[in-house]
Amino acid sequence: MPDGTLVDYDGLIPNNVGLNQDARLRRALETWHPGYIDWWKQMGPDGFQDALVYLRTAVGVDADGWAKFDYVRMPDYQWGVLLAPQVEGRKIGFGAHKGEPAWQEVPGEYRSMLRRLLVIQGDTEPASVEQQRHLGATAPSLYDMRNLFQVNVEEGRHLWAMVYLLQKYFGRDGREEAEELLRRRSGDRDTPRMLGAFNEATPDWLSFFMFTTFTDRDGKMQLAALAQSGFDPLSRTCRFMLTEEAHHMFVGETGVMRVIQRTCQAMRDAGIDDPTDVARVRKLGVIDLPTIQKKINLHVAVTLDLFGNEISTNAANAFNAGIKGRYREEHINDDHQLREATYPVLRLVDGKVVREDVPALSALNMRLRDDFVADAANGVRRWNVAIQNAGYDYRLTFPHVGFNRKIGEFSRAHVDPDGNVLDAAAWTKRSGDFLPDAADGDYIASLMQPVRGAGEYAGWIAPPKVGIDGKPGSFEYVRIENS
Ligand code: BYC
Repeated sequence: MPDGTLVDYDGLIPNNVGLNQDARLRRALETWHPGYIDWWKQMGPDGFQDALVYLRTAVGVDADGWAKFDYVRMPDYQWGVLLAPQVEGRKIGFGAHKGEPAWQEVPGEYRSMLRRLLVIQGDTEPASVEQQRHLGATAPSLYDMRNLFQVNVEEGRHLWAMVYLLQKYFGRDGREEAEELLRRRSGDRDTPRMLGAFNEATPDWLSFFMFTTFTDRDGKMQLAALAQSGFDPLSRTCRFMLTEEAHHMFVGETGVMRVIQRTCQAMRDAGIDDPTDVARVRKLGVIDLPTIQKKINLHVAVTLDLFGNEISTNAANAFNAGIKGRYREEHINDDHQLREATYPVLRLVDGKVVREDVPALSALNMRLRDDFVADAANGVRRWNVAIQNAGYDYRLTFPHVGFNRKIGEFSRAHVDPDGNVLDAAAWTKRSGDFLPDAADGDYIASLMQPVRGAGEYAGWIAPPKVGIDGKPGSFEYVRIENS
């Protein structure tokens, strides 16, 4: 049933793209499948492959298609190929081909550009599963463990989404790229993942919550830009992926929120008025707010690097080609070609941060990054409301975009979280104030003790307000007796 909203679950690979009618593609995907399962068993959640996990599986791509929850062993999860329904008569919305019918096949002149974007996107998905594979062992509750595994299987599905596009539209090259996606490894010296953030460690659950708040939000922005694509199969793929991404950010943002709530409650109960009295707060076995700030700083900076260089011809070319648009392109009121437009970009000139107008076409990475910052800063605001409601005059802040950057304009300087440019000596002296140091890491690690009783939570995190799929507090989200 091609292009429908119902998913065909009859074959090995659930899909709504009519795989049964495309023998060549089905064979290619079925050939890739065992390697994927091997990868999942080797690099997926460590120690929980036999556990029964209460997971949701998409049974349709419309708004109601989410509703199927059940216990599943993760290697048996039905990873499928799901595209949002085709929009009749869809036109390319931007760039040199604006107004032309969206492409159903890869335009020859943009083949390598498209392939590169698909491979970069595809590479991030298994990378995040690899980064998070040890976290099950220290989950603060079965609820959190289940959310981790839900995020992981969906990242696995996102890999399938990109592999589908590579295998269907890029022939032998696509098959080779699909194999490579299973071969690279996060953090490996010889075969690392492609983008910086996906080679970093995710050592503890606060890092996981920060990663899903910020780095998954880069995923949202990039997918939203790719969802605009004139290459219609990519657009439809990304539109469906975005519905999954929303849950990942929910896990992150509410996770950090619950850490903050627990810390504030513990400080209140102990009569602590000064949240910056780190030693006293840590005696309570909760994560102090200054350390949470340092984790925000770390994860925001690593995530901002994922937007590439502020000034980028790659980005300009992709926009001009109609391959990658802007965030909410259809809501922007301009010519959608950026012939004359300029855009303000923060740059480093003579050691100072200055704002300069540059051709908007070359500043598309910067624009997407600005959209990300606006979106992500809302989450930080919500965390601050919780702190204020608990009666504390402490504010978490979103660090300056120049802080601790490895890519782009600010990688040449040391910028503190307030945007001041520091010399190397001052940076060395103060970076421990801005970023988690070894002692912070050791303290957080000491809290990472597993809690596996149904309805029980580690002492450093508050329980969630509501359960998954309306389940009660005592629900056993993961049955681990088998693993
Ligand atoms: N690390 O012209 P520039 C997600 C390279 S997250 C290493 O500025 P461009 C997810 C760049 O590749 C979203 N290298 O680049 C989240 C280029 O190299 P080449 C993932 C980097 O293309 C959580 C050179 O520097 N999706 O989905 O304008 C869990 C020149 O740079 C980095 C995408 O990113 C870096 N950080 O922008 C799971 C969308 N940054 O090719 C999943 C697809 C830049 O000249 N990718 N470089 O050798 C893109 O749109 C763009 O490639 C980028 C870079 C935004 C990444």
